[in-house]
Amino acid sequence: MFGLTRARKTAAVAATVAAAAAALLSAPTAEAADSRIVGGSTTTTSAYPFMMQITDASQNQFCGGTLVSATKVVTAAHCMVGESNSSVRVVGGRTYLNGTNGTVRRVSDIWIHPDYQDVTQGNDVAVLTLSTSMSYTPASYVGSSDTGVYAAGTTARILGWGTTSSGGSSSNQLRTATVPTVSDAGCASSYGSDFIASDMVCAGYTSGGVDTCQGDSGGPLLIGGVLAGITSWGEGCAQAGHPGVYTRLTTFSDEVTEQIGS
Ligand code: 4AZ
Repeated sequence: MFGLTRARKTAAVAATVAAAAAALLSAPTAEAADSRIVGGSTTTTSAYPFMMQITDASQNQFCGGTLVSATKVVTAAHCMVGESNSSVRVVGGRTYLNGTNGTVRRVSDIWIHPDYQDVTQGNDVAVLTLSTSMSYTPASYVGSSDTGVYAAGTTARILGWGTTSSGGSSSNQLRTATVPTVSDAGCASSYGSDFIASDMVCAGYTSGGVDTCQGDSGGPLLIGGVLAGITSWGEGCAQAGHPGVYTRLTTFSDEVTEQIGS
């Protein structure tokens, strides 16, 4: 859904590519990307039971989400813009987009961060309340003081059914990959003032090749198995010098906890 955003950003970001490349020189390089999220490999919701499909009423997936309690799912605010309780379903335990198995739940509330305006202005977090509980093991998520988890170069795991190349097709099977977190300075070099360090964290290889892409939005960035980010935006997918941008969940942890208690 951010094709336009990316397209509009191309010119503005082009001037910073050289700086980005320089700033990211010390970051790790991708292993040979064998398969695809972009790069990565197939996996299952049995391996990641908290991994939810966010779908329309016809169960067509359009975003990812993370089950954090029996009735609460964390996703991206930008996934929920224009949606309503009746337009959304959450599907657990369904590894394949064309599957009919698993558990489908309606939602009784959609909380979008009250300050959310646009992905490049931060606050890209939403919490869905399920009408009925979902019996999959939820993920734990970072606390507000866990800010050390994002130290540059830390291995983070991404998950989703998104496209396996920019502008490509979605993956019928859930995919996963690991990417190193990028320093705030490196990410600012890539994205200039669109990168808001308080609200965002970047992850990806200097050389690109492994990334989230269209349709992965709302899904988890896991660090040490704990939900630490939400797939949010980026310039294209898997491009050298343009890491993926994730919601920095430590910033929103207390607000998420408040929603989970409500
Ligand atoms: C999207 O449109 C999207 N490469 C998700 C992640 C990234 C770009 C776009 C990051 O859902």
